[in-house]
Parts: sequence; C-alpha cells; structure tokens
Amino acid sequence: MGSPRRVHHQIHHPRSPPLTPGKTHALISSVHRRGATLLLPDGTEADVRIPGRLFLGWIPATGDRVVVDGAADKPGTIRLAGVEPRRNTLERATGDGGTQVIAANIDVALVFVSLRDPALRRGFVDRCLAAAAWHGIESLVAVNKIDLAAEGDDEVLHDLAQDCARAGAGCLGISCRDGSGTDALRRMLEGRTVVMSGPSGAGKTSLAKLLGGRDDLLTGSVSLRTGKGRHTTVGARMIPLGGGTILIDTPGLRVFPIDQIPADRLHECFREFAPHSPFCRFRDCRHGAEPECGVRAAVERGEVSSVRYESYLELFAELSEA
Ligand SMILES: Nc1nc2c(ncn2[C@@H]2O[C@H](COP(=O)(O)OP(=O)(O)OP(=O)(O)O)[C@@H](O)[C@H]2O)c(=O)[nH]1
Ligand SMILES: [Mg+2]
Ligand SMILES: [Zn+2]
Repeated sequence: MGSPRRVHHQIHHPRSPPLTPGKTHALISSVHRRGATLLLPDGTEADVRIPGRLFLGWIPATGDRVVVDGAADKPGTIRLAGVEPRRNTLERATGDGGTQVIAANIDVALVFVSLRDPALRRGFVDRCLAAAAWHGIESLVAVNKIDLAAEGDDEVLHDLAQDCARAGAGCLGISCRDGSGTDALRRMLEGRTVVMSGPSGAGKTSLAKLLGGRDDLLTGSVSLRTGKGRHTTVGARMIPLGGGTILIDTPGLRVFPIDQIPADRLHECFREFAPHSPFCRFRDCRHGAEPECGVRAAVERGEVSSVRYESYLELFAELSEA
C-alpha cells in the first residue's frame, strides 16, 4: 500500500481502481493536529493516530478512503493499515507557493445560491463551476428561495438552467421555506459525498437541517467533540446527513477556489467553449480580443451564453493578474 497518487491538473480524472477487497474501509471525516477522526461503515466515529513512517508523503485529508485493522466495536483497537488512491481533490493555494487539499473523493460540488436575499450572482456560480470542472468534480447548482420569485424570475431561472446544461452541470430551483424542489434535491444527493459553497444567507444551514444534518456542527466553529474529548479540526469535516448523503463542511470557504487554474487553461473549465475553439484563427487563442475567435462568434450567434462568456473574461483577467 503506497501513498495516494497525486491527482494532476487535468479536467477528466480517471476513476480510481476498486477498493481493496476483503478489508474494512473507513473515511477520514476530519483531520486534527495529532491524527484524524474516521467515519466507520456503521456510521460511528473513531480517532486514530497517523503513523507518518507508514504513509510517507501522504498528508491526510477529509474524504480520504483508508483501510483499517482492528475491531470497529472497540474503537481503541482501530489502526490505519493503508490509504486508497484519491479520485479527485478540491485544492487551494497556500500563499507560500504550495497547495493544500481541502477535501478528497467528492461526488458533487453543490453550488448553493439564492434567487433573492441575497440576489443571485451569476459570476459566483460560474466561478464555482470553473473550480469544480478544473478539479474533475461533477457540479449541481441549486437556487434556493424560489418562494420569493417575482416577475421576470422565471426567465432568470430558465436562462441559468440552459447555461448550466450547456456547461455540463445540473440545476434546480428549491425553497427550504415551502419545501418545493427539496425532495428532488434530496434524491440527487442520495448516497453521495457533497461539498457545498454558497454566499452568506443563501440558506446552507437551512438546507442541512432539512436534509437531516446535525446543524449544531454547521456553525463554522472549529472544534469537534469525539469519544476522546476535544480536538482542533484543521479544516473540512464530514457531516452525515440522512439517506447516506455526506456533507463536507468547509468552514471559512464560501466559494470554491480557482487559484489553481492557470489563466491560459481556464477555457478548459468552460466546457461549452470546446466545440467552437477549432474555429479560432489562432491555435493558442484564449478567446479574448483575438481576431476571428470561434468562441466569440458562437457568443454572437447565441450558441454560447454571453453571461458565461463575460464570467470567463472576468476570471481570465483575475487569473492573469495573479
Ligand atoms: N424566503 C425564504 N427564506 C429562506 C429560505 N431558506 C432559508 N431562508 C432564510 O434565509 C436566512 C438565511 O438562511 P441560513 O440557512 O442561515 O443561510 P446560510 O447560507 O447558512 O448563511 P451563513 O451561515 O451566513 O453562510 C434565514 O433567515 C432563513 O430562514 C427559503 O427557501 N425561502
Ligand atoms: Mg449557515
Ligand atoms: Zn478563440
């Protein structure tokens, strides 16, 4: 059992090989200074030490799948025996030029926004979709508070749904207040590991409560009570919701980071651009002010959303400055 394969920057990650047969697996639900808390198959948690010399080069992250030895009903006997390769990671830059894995093995990046209070900001949605695409994570946009819809909002939602579909993302409107769409959302998340981003006030805590979460853990506080007392959790942690859904809570992370994306590869994160770039005059066209750009022509014909294209230009400018 070696250290996990480093997931390189590419849009479509290969699926990981099947888990080691005949072994007990667990998920790392949070990481603290001296070890980690595991989520065991029976839904209980156990603390383990991370034996550094066994897993050279592996920095554990929330969402890592590990192999464990010992009896699950005797938490003190559990120890780590191996770690599975990661299927994907969500990462951010650490100031000193390195990267930090926020969470691993994510099934769905849930972009949770509201129609009003706070108002829907398409730039926020597109930023999150780009980050998820870069990390090879499927994404779903949920627009909360559709109970507050006013005249013209049908069109707003319709345009968003169309743009998401072209970008390869799911999209649905819901209301945590009156319950519309929430059953559909619950089904879409069933049995999956979800990382959520959304602006303050969008209704993330309301959603977690609705899905059966321990909302006491969704407060952004950094300590977690386990069998052995209090540990300082370093970053993200798993919150099991009903129906086998696991929510990864990322305190202090409002928006998925795009800082890993090189400006000249941002266009790969806007999947609907791909069919049009062969028509660009320059092979290395970045779809900005270049003459005879196939993507810009597609925007003019209405085949690529002008809203998405504007978001692309904004993010491109931001990444080019960095
Ligand atoms: N009208 C309406 N209000 C909602 C809905 N969902 C949540 N709210 C309200 O919106 C406010 C913010 O909801 P929260 O769940 O606290 O939002 P949050 O995303 O967790 O916010 P932060 O914790 O600050 O990031 C609360 O007053 C909720 O009652 C909804 O579907 N419709
Ligand atoms: Mg909240
Ligand atoms: Zn172009």
